[in-house]
Amino acid sequence: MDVPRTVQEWVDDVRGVLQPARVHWCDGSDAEREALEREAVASGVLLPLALPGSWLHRSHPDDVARTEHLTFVCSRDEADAGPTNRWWNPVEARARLTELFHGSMRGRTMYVVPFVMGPPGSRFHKVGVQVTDSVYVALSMRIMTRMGDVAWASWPEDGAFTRCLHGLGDLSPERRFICHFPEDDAVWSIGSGYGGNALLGKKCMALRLAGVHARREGWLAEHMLILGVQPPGGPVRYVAAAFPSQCGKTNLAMITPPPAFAARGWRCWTVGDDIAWLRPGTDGRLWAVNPEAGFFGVVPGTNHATNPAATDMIARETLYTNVALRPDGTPWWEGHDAPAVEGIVDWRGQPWDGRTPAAHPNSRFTAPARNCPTISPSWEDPQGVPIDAILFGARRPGVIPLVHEARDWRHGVFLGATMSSETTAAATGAVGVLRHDPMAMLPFCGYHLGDYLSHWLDVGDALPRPPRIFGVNWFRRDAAGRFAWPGFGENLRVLDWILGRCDGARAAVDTPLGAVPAPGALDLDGLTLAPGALGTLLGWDAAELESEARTRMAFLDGLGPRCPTALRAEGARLGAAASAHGKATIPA
Ligand code: SAT
Ligand code: MN
Repeated sequence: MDVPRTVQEWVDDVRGVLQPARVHWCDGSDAEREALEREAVASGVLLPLALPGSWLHRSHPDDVARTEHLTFVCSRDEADAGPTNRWWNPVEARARLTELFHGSMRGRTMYVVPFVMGPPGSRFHKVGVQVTDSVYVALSMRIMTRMGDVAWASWPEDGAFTRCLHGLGDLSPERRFICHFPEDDAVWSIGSGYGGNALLGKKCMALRLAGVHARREGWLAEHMLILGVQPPGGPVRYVAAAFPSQCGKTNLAMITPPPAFAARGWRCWTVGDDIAWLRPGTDGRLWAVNPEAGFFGVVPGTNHATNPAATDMIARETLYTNVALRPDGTPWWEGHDAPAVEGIVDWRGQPWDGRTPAAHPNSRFTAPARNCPTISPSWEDPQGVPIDAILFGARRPGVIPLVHEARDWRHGVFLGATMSSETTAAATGAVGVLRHDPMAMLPFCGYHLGDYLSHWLDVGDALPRPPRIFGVNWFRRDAAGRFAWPGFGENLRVLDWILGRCDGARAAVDTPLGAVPAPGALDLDGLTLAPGALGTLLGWDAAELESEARTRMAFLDGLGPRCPTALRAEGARLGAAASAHGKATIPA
């Protein structure tokens, strides 16, 4: 298959600026992978692990998470980036980054990485080409995307592809920039080798830029997992769920039914764990694909109790980043199945002191989706899978119940638009601070957030059979500060209620925020909760909700005139409903 002329010309152009010693066009073959792995070991970028086909990469200690303050939307008009993005004039951004890229690959290899996001040949798929001087990035792209010659074979008729320019630069945060050029369908990223900053098919292309295409074309590009839930003897039903980074998306995507459900024959199937592209189908429903081909998951806390599927998946053919190393050459992390042993080397490569984390809190695994034991037989279906319910989840110690249901699409868009969550180690900055993160897309929406929310309302208006929308919160704490809900596999009980609601078959009671399970409606068979836990999980307090409504309204107000008035109306309605209820709470 010939390389398209437009790609050849672009690669020639950037090569002139970058001045690499060598150019390697990736074909995606196994022989190439082996060669790149050998090269990476020889240069110290990868260490072989004592797990089949697995490697450890230690990043620069200043380069361990996404850097949102160095991430820019470079639209021509500043107003199009909106109040939640950092905007940079595209002419200035290009000039500054060209300066940094100039000669930055001297003496190094430039890898040309063609890739496909979405099932090749499906109406969902998009192609991109990433240029990079990081062999770790090239190998990661091989896991996370359909990489190599498959891209030329899937080249679209109109020739449109995303130009992804990546270089490690000097890895200094002072000279680190991740720039999106929505009008040119291009990403330029320099100074970081970390996942979301450097695997440009992922957040940069499949969310920020795809979102711009999606708005134009009438579909949605979302920070969502996709999960198939199969009740005993029934068909598989699909849910899509948006959670901020490090709030358990991968665990929910790979959920294992709790024993009482497993015994009755419940099955769950993983379609995707991070990104969903959702398109209206001819049947009036919303259909989803996972554009990725691998999982880039948080390692700490992964074990057979929290996520058995991932734990088995990452025992082979896995690229680990910033985990600790045991003397036997196997990886280790906080929350591993096995306790710590003598002689652990921490994520920086130093003897572990036992006081600081051995594995970085944002250490990651990169593993092919096909190795996931719960991978859905439909995960590469070119039609996608039909979505029954959309979940918006957040990490909230208080106020937000375990689950609540929106009255309709508009109310659901309000719930998603105004959700907030505690910050995590997935991005640099303080951890545990409550921030608004609409649809878990705050760092990933490539255009004006008000326009994005309007687009959500438009998509719903055009859907004869829209999914139902729910809010969930696995992180509610009791008065003593303990998690009131066990989470992980037990979350299937909540999914069961949600799917029951979609069928009109489960009881609910109204609260100002939305409908919560009526007493007895949540299947708690085989689960013992602490006394009073259900009250904590499903109860509500009028004063707290009034204050919640005010915070949500203030957030919408901050979006300015482009924020849809319909959402403000929902905020006002929440505030009024909370005060009308006086001090009432629902006894659970
Ligand atoms: O941004 S990454 O994809 O590297 C991880 C995340 O924060 O979701
Ligand atoms: Mn993510």
